[in-house]
Amino acid sequence: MHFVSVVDVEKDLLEANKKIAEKNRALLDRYNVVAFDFMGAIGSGKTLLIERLIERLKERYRIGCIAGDVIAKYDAERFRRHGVEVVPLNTGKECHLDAHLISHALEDLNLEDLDILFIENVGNLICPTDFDLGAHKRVVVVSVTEGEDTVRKHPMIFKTADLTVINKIDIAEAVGVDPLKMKRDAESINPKMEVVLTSLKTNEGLDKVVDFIVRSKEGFKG
Ligand SMILES: Nc1nc2c(ncn2[C@@H]2O[C@H](COP(=O)(O)OP(=O)(O)OP(=O)(O)O)[C@@H](O)[C@H]2O)c(=O)[nH]1
Ligand SMILES: [Mg+2]
Repeated sequence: MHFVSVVDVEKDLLEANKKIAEKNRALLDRYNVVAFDFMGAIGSGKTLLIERLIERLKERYRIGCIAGDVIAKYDAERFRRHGVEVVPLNTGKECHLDAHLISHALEDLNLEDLDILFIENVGNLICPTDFDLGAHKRVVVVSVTEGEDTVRKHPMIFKTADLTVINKIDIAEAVGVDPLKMKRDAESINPKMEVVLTSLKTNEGLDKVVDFIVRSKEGFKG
């Protein structure tokens, strides 16, 4: 009995979240803004990847960021240094962003002045999975330092992703991990998803992520 009621509450919560997410997406669509939800493990390189993407794309597109953090504004400050519009979002004890929080952040952005919105979710591979934020594309960032088994141990987050980035390949050998094994695991969990190996120290693979963002944006326009 107790188990059933917990399940029902969770179902209601996710349905309510889904409705707000659809509203967020409709609002972004009205302004022709394409939004990307960057999820992934703590410290896997989400902020650095978004920074690199801003550097590569800011001449071509007007970019905004929402920086989700449990506390403080460290990541928001990193984005702000690149001269883009940033809204910091603190979740307190929550381990993920949700559509309601995003709806408020969207009120604080000048959507008519944006082409692309990057959302950095709270770092972990579990909680963000079920919470659609209203973004158009979902990106998962993991790195070799989480271990070779990390993808197959957390399959759910990859099932709804459009792109997985396997980062820090510059130190793969040092930590004894084969990034191609992680890539194969990701592809077998979700064959429709694109998988890219990157190093944000050498920028290897970054072109492919840039290309994914551009294709997503241009496909949306078309
Ligand atoms: N060697 C190496 N270090 C990297 C790479 N990418 C990121 N880092 C380092 O990893 C650390 C974490 O990077 P962040 O971009 O802050 O990671 P994050 O996923 O945003 O972290 P949280 O927001 O705390 O979850 C930093 O010290 C980065 O410089 C990479 O490709 N290679
Ligand atoms: Mg970060």
